[in-house]
Amino acid sequence: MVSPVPSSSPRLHAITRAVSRSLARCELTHLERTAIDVDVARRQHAAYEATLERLGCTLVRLPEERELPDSVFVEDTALALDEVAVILRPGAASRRQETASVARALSWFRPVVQLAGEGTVDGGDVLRLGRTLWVGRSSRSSEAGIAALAATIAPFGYDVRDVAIDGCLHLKSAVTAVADGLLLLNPRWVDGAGFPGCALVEVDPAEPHAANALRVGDTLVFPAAFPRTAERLEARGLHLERVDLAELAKAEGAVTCCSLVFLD
Ligand code: CIR
Repeated sequence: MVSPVPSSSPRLHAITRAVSRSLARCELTHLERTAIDVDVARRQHAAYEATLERLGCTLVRLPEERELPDSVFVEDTALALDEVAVILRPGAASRRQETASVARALSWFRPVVQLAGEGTVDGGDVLRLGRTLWVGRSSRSSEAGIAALAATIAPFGYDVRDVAIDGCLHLKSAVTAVADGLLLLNPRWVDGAGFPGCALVEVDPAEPHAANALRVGDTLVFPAAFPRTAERLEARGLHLERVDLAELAKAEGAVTCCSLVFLD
């Protein structure tokens, strides 16, 4: 890892990690295991990284972790808030060793604090809307973890609210913010009424996994696999950059999972 050159004007950064050769041994919760071609996954991941760079992100690429199958999904390990980075305790025990290297990389940019206690939170369960962090009560994020997160970030002026999800892995499988005050969601997996004051766009019913979009500046990085939902977003005037992450989707990953994007 090479530490980035310090800069005085704010820049977009994205932390990513190379796809592990052991990806086929990934955790799976809602999907059947199917054959994963690591070379294809790597090519798709490289194109995703290139898209982030084109959109203005300076990448911090962490090296491959051969024995950590899910380590490409860096989003689950930490939250990069404006004032502080919170290193999380992922819900899957197989993923806990992923955090140390991400903590090191984040420490170049922010003070870093560790989620205290035995509770767990996956970053995929955390949807930030302004100074409120909505956290999905999922098989990965426990009540104790959500309480610990609230206590950790209250001093920085953030509020934490928990939200029920049903039928998907993480909160951000069900809902993401696609513009200020506008959420993209799958109403079967999360109740939009839980987000007062936000307008909603629903995924096309034929594309249940389409609610995960990654906002980078004014652009949405969005899976090429969901053209009908893409049309709904474009009809709202949103600008999309399509990426093909089909091979990582077999590992239950999506576009937000593969990076930690933040301003510095
Ligand atoms: C897991 O089950 O942990 C991985 N196979 C997929 C994680 C996807 N991460 C995300 O949605 N934030």
